[in-house]
Amino acid sequence: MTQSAPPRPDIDSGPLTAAAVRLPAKVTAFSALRKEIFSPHLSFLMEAHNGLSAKIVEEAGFRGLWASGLTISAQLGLRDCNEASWSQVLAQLEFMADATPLPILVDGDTGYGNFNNVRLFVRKLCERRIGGVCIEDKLFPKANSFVGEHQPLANTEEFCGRIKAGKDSQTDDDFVLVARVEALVSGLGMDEAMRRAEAYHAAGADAILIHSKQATAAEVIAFAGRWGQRCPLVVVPTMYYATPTAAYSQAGISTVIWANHNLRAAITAMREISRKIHDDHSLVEVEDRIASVQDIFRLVGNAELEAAERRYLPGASTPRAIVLAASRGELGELTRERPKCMVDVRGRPLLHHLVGTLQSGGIRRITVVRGYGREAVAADGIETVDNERFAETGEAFSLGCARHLITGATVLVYGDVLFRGYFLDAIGRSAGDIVLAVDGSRKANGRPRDLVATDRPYAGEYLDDSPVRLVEMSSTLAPDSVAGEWIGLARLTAAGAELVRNEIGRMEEEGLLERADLPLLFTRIARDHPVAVQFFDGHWLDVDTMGDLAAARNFA
Ligand code: SPV
Ligand code: MG
Repeated sequence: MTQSAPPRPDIDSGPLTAAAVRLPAKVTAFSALRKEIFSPHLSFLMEAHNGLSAKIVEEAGFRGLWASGLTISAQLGLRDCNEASWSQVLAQLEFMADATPLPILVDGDTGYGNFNNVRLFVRKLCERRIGGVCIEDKLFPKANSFVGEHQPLANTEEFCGRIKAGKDSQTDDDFVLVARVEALVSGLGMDEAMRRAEAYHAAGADAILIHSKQATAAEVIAFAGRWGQRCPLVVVPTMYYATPTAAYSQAGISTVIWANHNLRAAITAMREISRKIHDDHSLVEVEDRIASVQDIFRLVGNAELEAAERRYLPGASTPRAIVLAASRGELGELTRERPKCMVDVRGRPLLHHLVGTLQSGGIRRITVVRGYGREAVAADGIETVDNERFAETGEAFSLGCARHLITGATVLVYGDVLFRGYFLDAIGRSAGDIVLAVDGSRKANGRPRDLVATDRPYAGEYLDDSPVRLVEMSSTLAPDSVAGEWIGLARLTAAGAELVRNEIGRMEEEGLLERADLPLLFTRIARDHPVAVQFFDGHWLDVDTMGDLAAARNFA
């Protein structure tokens, strides 16, 4: 009887099974860490102490994390002597494993007790997809290796029991257990270090961490020479930081742990910024030196949540901005071939500054209404709509060209204004379906047509946030009724967007749309519906003249 050929997955119909097709092995947190530690090249694990720092390590390009006992304790304000309980450490690890797919080697200290605690800890780590643990041959509660001299070590046989218990408890074959030898740190010498490493290896440790607190790598390199390649060796060059990294590869070392440098960097940065803000009573000098709020949103994955909301939350939408940039402007030679919004301000077109501010404020969908010199209007991440009749029409007509996009939360802004990012937060928080950003300190200069009369004057007080409503906006207000100048920025809710769309339709029917400006549009709406005003005091500008352009170059 001849045996039938094994099924060919590409020609046989019928269900494909793993037995019929050799599936590529799945990479897991366990196998990824194992691969790093056992690879023939030198690997690097970078310290992280919470979810955010884990994400930052991933973004830097590392392929694995060291969850440091020292830094996880310190970021909780605790000492590195088991003041944080094993379950508190586990909670941090869970955040880290959720924040990044990178494999994590956990600093498990002594294993939090005897063999039984190690068993429990390893099982919990495996449940949480933590790739491996390092346990050190000290006694519970441990002290950091760089504190004091001659710390007592565990009995070798007892520690081998902890290693065996850990290995017997892992629920994934690729889980890595690293045994850390403290004999050199405790001053017991090379022979004792070697004797212990051999015992730990024989007990089942996958790798040995040989620790040293000398200022040079001499003793770990000597250890590596004697150890040969019996199993991977891990080192932590915190104290011998000046050793060139090539020395570790030459010595046959497998993995280097940069053990605490993210927390130390954070301490330096936080200390400096706290002092500066304390001394200055102001944020002005620090704003550009620190990560933006937008950067925080990005690191923690706000974009994913927005996408999920669009998918799962009925009616949810992210705000859109519509930028009116159809007019040429009067900047002489500078606007001969391009519109005012593309004039250079400190090496970048004005529009790019504006788009950057909108994006930093969380606005992803930005539509620019183009007209004059439209080929020149470009910026990353924008969509465009064209006002073909820009030469004979005004800004209300330009907005009308994008009326199909005025749905849901919308920001309307002139293409030639620059304002500080907090304006978007402030108009976002103001109550009202239509909120106009008005500078209460500017009453006569700027665009005269954008003067604003309100039902209450600007008090100029920081804490005055009672509602203010638009009465009228135009160029012909009596000076004593002017409360400020509209800066060309408005925020609409979905209901506000509908009011604007309807008003555009009405003005079109009345034959007013072609010539109208936005002040007329908002004034008409304000007759029947509240249009809210949020006052500001400076920190913005528009670019109408060469003088404005010079000011913009200082502002941006
Ligand atoms: C840690 O990062 O907590 C360590 C490494 O155990 S060391 O502080 O160098 O002992
Ligand atoms: Mg530690």
